Amino acid sequence: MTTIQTVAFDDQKPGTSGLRKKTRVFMQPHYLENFVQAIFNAIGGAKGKTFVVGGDGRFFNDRAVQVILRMAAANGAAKVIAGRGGVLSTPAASNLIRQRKTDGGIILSASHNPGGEDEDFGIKFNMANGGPAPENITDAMFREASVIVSYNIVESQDVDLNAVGETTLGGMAVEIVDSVADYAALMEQLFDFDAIRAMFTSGFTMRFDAMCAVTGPYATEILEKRLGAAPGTVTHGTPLPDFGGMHPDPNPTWAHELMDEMMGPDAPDFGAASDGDGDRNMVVGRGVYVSPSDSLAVLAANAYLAKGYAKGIAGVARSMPTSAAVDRVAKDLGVEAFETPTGWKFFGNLLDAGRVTLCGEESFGTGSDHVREKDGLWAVLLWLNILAKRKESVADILQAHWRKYGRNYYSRHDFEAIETEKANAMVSALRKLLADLPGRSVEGMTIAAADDFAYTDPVDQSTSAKQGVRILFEDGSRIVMRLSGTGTQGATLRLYLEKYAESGFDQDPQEALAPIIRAAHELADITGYTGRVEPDVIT
Ligand code: VG1
Ligand code: CO
Repeated sequence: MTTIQTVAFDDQKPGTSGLRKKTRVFMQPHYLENFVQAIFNAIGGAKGKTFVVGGDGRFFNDRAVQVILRMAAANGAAKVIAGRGGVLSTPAASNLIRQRKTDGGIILSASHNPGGEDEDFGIKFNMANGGPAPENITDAMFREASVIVSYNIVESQDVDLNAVGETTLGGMAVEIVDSVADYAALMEQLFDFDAIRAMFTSGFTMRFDAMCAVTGPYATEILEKRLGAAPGTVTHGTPLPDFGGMHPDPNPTWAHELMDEMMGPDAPDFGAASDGDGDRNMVVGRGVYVSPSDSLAVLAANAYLAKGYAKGIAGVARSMPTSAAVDRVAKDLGVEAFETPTGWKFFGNLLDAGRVTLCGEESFGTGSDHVREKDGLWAVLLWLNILAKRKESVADILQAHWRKYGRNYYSRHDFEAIETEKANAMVSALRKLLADLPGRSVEGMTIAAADDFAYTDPVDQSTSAKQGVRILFEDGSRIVMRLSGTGTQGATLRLYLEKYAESGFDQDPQEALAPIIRAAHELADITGYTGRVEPDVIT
């Protein structure tokens, strides 16, 4: 065991979901090591503890796992459980942390960001409940990383990450597991595999685009092997360190191959895609795209059809920018609905306290209390379960949902890689404007309220301020703006747009939202501050 002297980096501040930087930043001497030591320091040390380690398999994942194993050993950890090849999807890691009653886990991923030597890498810590570390812990990591002077590491040869079974490293036990089996077993407990298998046997067709990312092996095992979907149902199913050059963000822009097929003449009945680390999902029916906010609402309304949720759901939670569609379902079911800041870490307390069963975000994330992360394949399986029980098409289920609850037209516009100073100037100008906005009329709509979202956790009363600017109109329409906390280059402005309709469900969302889009540009002067006229990505 050696103690290495180091110098702190001043930029190791975790964002929405862990620390994300360019891969080359992580590869520079001491960068990863400093942050790993900061994690151990922030959680009161590693001595005697058991951790899970794994990542989405992107470039540098394998090297990082070896470093973490040697540092965990040097810091006195009792045991580390690692995914075979150093790979674990984020939901599978969350499951392993919980099932094996460990003290937490280190997950290596930059999720939906591209991978490769010149792309992105990331690291985050999940607590013993399987969920992302809450803000007080990520703040402590940043403080530790800012003052670090040394870290501990064992000098040793690499552990063979492909040899499933137990070994030791510097006195610490290392167990390599194949996590697909554990994860598939959990899914079998929640969903009616027999009903889904019968649907596939009777000719139901599906495409699952794993985008050369971590979900491939999980999807192939569950969909093709256990549920009997036709071979070839899973495409891009082999995980690659650079995701084959794909941008593993399951949205209509980046999953365009799937979108083209689903909108084409020979579309399968159902399509889905997931992201780099397997916690996101996009769901598409034949000829119809399901917005993530609608997906969450449909899942909440129909969850009782799956055996794992047959007793009903305790409540729902959504991130603030997510549409209010799920709130309407909660009201109808007579259960609580919570509105939290962006990022899965804010759902943990509500899930642990049993206040909510389902959670979701507009950014293609849905999940439940089965783990403490969003879970892409879980959402796909719940959809399949619902389709198998209702025996209707995705399009029919959506139409029926809107007829019952009305439709929350919704879209997110992303303006990427803006110069940070310009983005900050735009947001501060907007914040200054907020107090004067109520009563003002834009595009023929009157502003009812405007604020910067602040949240008090209902379970532990912790508070989080400045979580996104909201402009609410008298007719219930809404504009939300915030800057991304997962990017690695400049700033990304996320503009969220929403409008509720009680009838007329067949409009193009961009058309239905046109006045709100114009109002957002006028109020924030997006073009004036950033020079941008059009968004880079529309979801
Ligand atoms: C984005 C999404 C947010 C999500 C986060 C992590 O954050 O908007 O809803 O929780 O990514 O998802 P931001 O700060 O860039 O808006 V994942 O699948 O990248 O871990
Ligand atoms: Co992800």
